[in-house]
Amino acid sequence: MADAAPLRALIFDVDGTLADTERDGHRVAFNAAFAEHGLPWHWDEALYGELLQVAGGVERMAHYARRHRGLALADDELAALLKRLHASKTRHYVQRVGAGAVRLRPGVERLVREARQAGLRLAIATTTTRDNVIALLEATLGADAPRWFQVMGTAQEVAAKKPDPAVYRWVLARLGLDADAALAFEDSGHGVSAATAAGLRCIVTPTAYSAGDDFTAAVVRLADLDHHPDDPARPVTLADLRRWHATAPRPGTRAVQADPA
Ligand code: XBP
Ligand code: MG
Repeated sequence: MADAAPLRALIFDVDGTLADTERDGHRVAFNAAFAEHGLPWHWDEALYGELLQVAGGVERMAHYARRHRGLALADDELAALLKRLHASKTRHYVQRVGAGAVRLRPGVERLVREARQAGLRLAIATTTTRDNVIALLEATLGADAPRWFQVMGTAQEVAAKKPDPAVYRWVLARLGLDADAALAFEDSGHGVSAATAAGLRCIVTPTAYSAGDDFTAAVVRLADLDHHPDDPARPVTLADLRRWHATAPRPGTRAVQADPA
């Protein structure tokens, strides 16, 4: 049995984890921004799955412009175009989410409410834009919901994108907690890498896009928070989370096989 500190906080990734936002939310918003700017770019579902390997909307568009379109703009011209496109994309995304285009994944609302009631602290660690997070929380959990999350690490607070652990380290510092006292929730290989590199135990609920990622560093892989891995008929509870947190080894501290002398 690992000797974890008591569980004090839950830290949630947003895209793919709180809600399956990528295919019908972000992808559609990117395409709307391209159309608005008269660009003959279109990201279909399969291409978008490949592009998701690049974290961050601006970085994803820069990669596409150069790799798929061979765009030979000077760096400053490309940066200016991407800035305009991304502002437009964020507007479209916020509008779509506000109109109810995405829903929370199963079990998320229940566990968030239970955790609040139990006095656990809640936080967000994402690479997406802050406006997107606020829009999603308000549209799905209500106008007050952004305040339920005491710390929100987004692209506005931390420039380095996952798999860099910077956003998780920033969130932990703001919470004033050691990684040992918190549990992270992710949906992607990049996300699990970021969380575990920050020393966090991480639970993963993959999406169709991330199902093939490497999750060996995660504590447990779940279909979603409403289906327990040992008994899919029952939901994952706070007691399950506490048990996984208490029994999983802290990342990076797995016992190393002794060298035979
Ligand atoms: C999410 C991302 C983001 C979104 C798009 O990753 O990589 O780039 O796809 O949002 P994670 P922006 O779930 O690991 O945080 O356009 O605002 O970047
Ligand atoms: Mg994610």
